[in-house]
Amino acid sequence: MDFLEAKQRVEKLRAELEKHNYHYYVLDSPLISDAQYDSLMRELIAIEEQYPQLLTPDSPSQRVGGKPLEVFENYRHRKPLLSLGNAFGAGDLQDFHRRVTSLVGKQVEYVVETKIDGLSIALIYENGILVRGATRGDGETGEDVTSNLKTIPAVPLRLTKKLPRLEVRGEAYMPKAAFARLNQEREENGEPLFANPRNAAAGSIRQLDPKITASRSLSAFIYEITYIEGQEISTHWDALQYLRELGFPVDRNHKLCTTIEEVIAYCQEWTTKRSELPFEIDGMVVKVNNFAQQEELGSTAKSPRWAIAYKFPAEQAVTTVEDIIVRVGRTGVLTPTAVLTPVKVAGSTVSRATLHNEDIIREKDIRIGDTVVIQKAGDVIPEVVEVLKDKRTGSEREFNLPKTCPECGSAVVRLENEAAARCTGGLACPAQIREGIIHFVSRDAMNIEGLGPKVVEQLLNAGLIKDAGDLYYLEFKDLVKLERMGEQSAANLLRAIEESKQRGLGQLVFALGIRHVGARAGKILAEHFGSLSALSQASLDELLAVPDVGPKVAESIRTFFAEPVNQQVIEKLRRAGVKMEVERKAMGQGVLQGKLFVLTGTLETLTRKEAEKLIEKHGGKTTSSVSKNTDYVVVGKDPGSKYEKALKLGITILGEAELLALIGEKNQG
Ligand code: 0OX
Repeated sequence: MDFLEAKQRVEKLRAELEKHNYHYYVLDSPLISDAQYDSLMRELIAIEEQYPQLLTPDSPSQRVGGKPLEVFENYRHRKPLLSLGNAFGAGDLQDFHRRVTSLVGKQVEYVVETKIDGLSIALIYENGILVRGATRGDGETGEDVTSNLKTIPAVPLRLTKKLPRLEVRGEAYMPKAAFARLNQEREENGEPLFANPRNAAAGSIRQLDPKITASRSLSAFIYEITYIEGQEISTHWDALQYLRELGFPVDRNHKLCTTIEEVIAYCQEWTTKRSELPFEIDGMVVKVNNFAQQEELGSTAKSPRWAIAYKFPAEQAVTTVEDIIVRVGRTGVLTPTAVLTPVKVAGSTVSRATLHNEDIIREKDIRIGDTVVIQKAGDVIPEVVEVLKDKRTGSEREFNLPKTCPECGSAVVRLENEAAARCTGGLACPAQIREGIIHFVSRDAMNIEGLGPKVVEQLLNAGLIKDAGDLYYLEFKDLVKLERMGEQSAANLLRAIEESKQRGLGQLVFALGIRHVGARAGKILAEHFGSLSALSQASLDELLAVPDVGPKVAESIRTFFAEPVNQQVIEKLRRAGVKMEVERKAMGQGVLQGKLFVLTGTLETLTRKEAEKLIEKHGGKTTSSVSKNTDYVVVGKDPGSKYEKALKLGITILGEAELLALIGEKNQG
């Protein structure tokens, strides 16, 4: 075969293979046998080997091409990928409908679709070729997992149309059958089992070696176009049809509804029908169909106002309480936990249920040996609903919370008005230290891959670390001495620790484990103060001036930084070179440099103070009166005389949306 013939044959084979992939994975109706498919693939690979210059990244032979990575790069999404608010029943859907119609009028259509229980992904295509794939991450930044997503046969490497640019969002998932097979294999090999298909999918995609991902039989559905060039679309319904035309897998069970009653009926219909699907769904998603209306409704900081997730009612199962154990958390709270005979509920095998606190154990009269009804809703921790008392044999034992901490022996106290009992050991309690470090390295915090709870425990037991700061001084020779830690894992771990130094101030503030400071507050505080030293020196009043920081949080931040032990840890982190300042975005920093602003009237979503902060953050200044030196007047509802004066002086007038557009920010609420 000469080069020209080879080129033509390769093109033909690729088109054929893509077509069969589409029929097999998307339409679910294969046209040829597996053996015929394999033979076409072998022919393609043989020609590509003979003529390597014909090889392209979108060739079906390249699905499992990539080499193992050392770490995943971060991927910043063009626009934050929002999450969904929840509706737990018909009433919540009615409320949602009332909110929608009060903003856009009565003429609303909805599309109701299945809510796939997998891992949210984003795919980017340039000129019809898949160039990047990322996880959702925290919505703003995910991980670049292109090589892994390419191994999923349902993900098209090449679209049927050469759009200049297309970005879509969907869900990667593991079908129920593949999940059962995988867990069976793992059981036979003595490996830990995945609790549910979602964890299995997430675990498979976060593998550094794409060959492992490829072996996991993952699939995907796409449900949103997040960016498109070269095609106008005006409804979600049309978007889904268009996605399908482009070659994407789109779940066929979506329905157009014109009344909220129809929406409710369709959601309820799937409560039972979902068991017939070959993949897990944890609810239904209701979306306003019309894009113009979606735009009008907009979003809050976290989720769009034009969509909501209908969550299926919790599933229940009967099992027995084999034991009750006590876990000591990061803040010293003792949580009694029931050890259950493993049982399947809502797609997961459940072997633990939280009992919350002593009062609840008494109230429900839960004893060791009891037969109980447990309940699990979606990703909520399983709970004991009730005890089946008529199943009691008399051998059940009552449980009492220990008077001393099971981990450090310090006294356990229960403050007035608090249901929780706490260990008083503070940072002398190994459990609190351990849990604090586990939190420090966790995903939303410093995100140190390869440093799970087991390794943290090993490091503590071996005396290699005493606090989170010590992690940054670990050496290769220490790590390889640990059990089950090979040279490769040790090297990977050191690299992951090194890399985490650049995580940024927001994640660091969260990682420190200041009580009442979650991941979002960490980010807000970082943005506001710009450096850890500024935050640590902030007065109570300065803290209270931050939007979203209340007295409880402010107090807790002060207490944290006043503690010498915490200062020592911070000092270790600083010496190790952990980044403690916010890197101002190059573009964002100065877009308003030197510009003078005046605000008047009530803005739509921002308070006056927030707007001022935002302007200052981007280099602008605000004053209270309009003069010929004023560059912009930002006008809200019911503006005062400043508005008229601005008009008279011919000064540029902005609305809130225009202000936000000018600085390239979406309102973060
Ligand atoms: C799903 C699913 C998730 C669009 C705006 C916020 C959420 N798991 O199947 N998310 C969405 O919608 C996005 N749709 C879905 N079907």
